[in-house]
Amino acid sequence: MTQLTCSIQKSLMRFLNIALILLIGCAASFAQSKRPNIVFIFSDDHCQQALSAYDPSRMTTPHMDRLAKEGMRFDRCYVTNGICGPSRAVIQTGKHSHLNGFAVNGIIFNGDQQTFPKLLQKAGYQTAVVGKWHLASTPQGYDYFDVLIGQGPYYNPPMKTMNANGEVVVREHTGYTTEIITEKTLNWLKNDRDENEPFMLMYQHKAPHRNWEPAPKYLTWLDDVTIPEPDTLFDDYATRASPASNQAMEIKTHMNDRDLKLTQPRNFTPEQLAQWNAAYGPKNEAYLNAKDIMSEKEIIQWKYQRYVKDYLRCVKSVDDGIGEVLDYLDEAGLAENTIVIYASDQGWYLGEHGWFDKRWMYEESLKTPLLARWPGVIEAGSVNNDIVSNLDFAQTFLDIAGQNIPGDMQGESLLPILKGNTPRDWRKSFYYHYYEFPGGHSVARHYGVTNGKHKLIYYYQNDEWELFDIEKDPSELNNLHANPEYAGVIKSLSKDLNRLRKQYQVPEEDPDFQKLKEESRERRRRGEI
Ligand code: SGN
Ligand code: CA
Repeated sequence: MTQLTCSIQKSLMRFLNIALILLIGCAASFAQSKRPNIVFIFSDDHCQQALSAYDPSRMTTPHMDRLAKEGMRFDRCYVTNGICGPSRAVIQTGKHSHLNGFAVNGIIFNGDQQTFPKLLQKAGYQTAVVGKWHLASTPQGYDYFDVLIGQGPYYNPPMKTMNANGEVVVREHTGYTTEIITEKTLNWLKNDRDENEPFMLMYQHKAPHRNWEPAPKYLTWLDDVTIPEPDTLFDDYATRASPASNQAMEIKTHMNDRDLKLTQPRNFTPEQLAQWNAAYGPKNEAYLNAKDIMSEKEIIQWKYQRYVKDYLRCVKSVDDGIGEVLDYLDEAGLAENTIVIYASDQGWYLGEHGWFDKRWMYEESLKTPLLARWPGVIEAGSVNNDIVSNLDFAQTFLDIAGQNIPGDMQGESLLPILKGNTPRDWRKSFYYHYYEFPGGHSVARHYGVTNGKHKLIYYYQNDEWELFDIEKDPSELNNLHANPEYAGVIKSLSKDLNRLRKQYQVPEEDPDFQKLKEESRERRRRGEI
């Protein structure tokens, strides 16, 4: 070989090497840029009864419905522990309350433990959370956070974020919280994120949590309509175990004047207050003038209308915000490669059983809305009836991002279901456990199991049981636990219950919550939180 051919060969090799490196680089960066984004839209206390894709009888939610129309509606998404902080801790960790340590509100989430945003961040995802957080400790695993403090108010919220020097600061805001959370979310999407990296964004509303304060523009919306009453508004709790009649969440008895808008809100600007009084003043006067001649039943009916309308008004603003975010994803060309999920921390009683609030393993609060849109992956307009759960979200997010799922997470990835292929061995029964007693609304501690057809509930501090045939009795009015015809059903559900408690490593004894709450209060006093 001459020197010339040798040097040509060398140059050619060098050229091929460079071309190869460039090709690999391009392919890698293409794969990177194709990693899907995740927008997780979350609200607080929003039930299926107030989302028209599930139930159009009270209001329309066109933007949430758009997610159902263009994606999948899950009809059986159950939460493991139907209350705010605990539900969020389950989502962060993919573990039941007894393992993530946050079983009741009022304690401090241990943010040092493994959470899905930390794992996504490590995998190169940008992570952000905006809005209600309610886990007390400063969010970890997020490149950006801007969160309400505790429950946060409906108007003029202080919010906790990180300044340019990396210090945690609290900033004051004027305006309607739902709208502020949407603005901040859009601002992060438009201006703050790195467009070259995939992202996971948690867009989390306070609404429609108690005490249901609507936005200025919706203060009189629905004034001229009557919202249908649920069949069980006047439930007498006959046949149920004693906790059902010993709670403190009845529209009749436990709603206060603040809930009913019979007193003025406290933290409003003079302009906000003027709008408020112009809307509620005349409505309240009409009620107060008529109240003395109204029957007890009529007063309950009035309270129901007042409460439900305010709740629906709050949902309306959440829906508007979702519309803005979906429009932005379209405009920015992000919609195709972004999975958008909508869920709430649990369901809610819109007057069913005469109640407001949540906590019970009964259907209305056990179920949460769950909608998911992902063009090209999820079939538009599909409806799924498998038993899925907020326990599955962490694993689903990791799976969507192509990450390994840690073995100690306790849910299942929903990715196959989103693709329309439910695994054959998918869960057939579900474990629920509520702990917060004594606590707000006095709901007894209970655990139980359901397979979607029947439900077995054990109030373990009271040693009382309930069994419902959900298919025959969807309102769960008829406790069949003592009915001999159901002995076989009880036997089989008890077997499931024991198996699930073992599988999830549920301890026999509950932690000492009073002690944990006292320790949390002490840490707050010391200024750690
Ligand atoms: C507050 C509410 C309760 C509600 C809890 C828990 N009272 O204490 O009605 O059950 O939050 O809600 S209020 O008068 O302050 O609104 S959760 O969604 O955060 O779990
Ligand atoms: Ca809640």
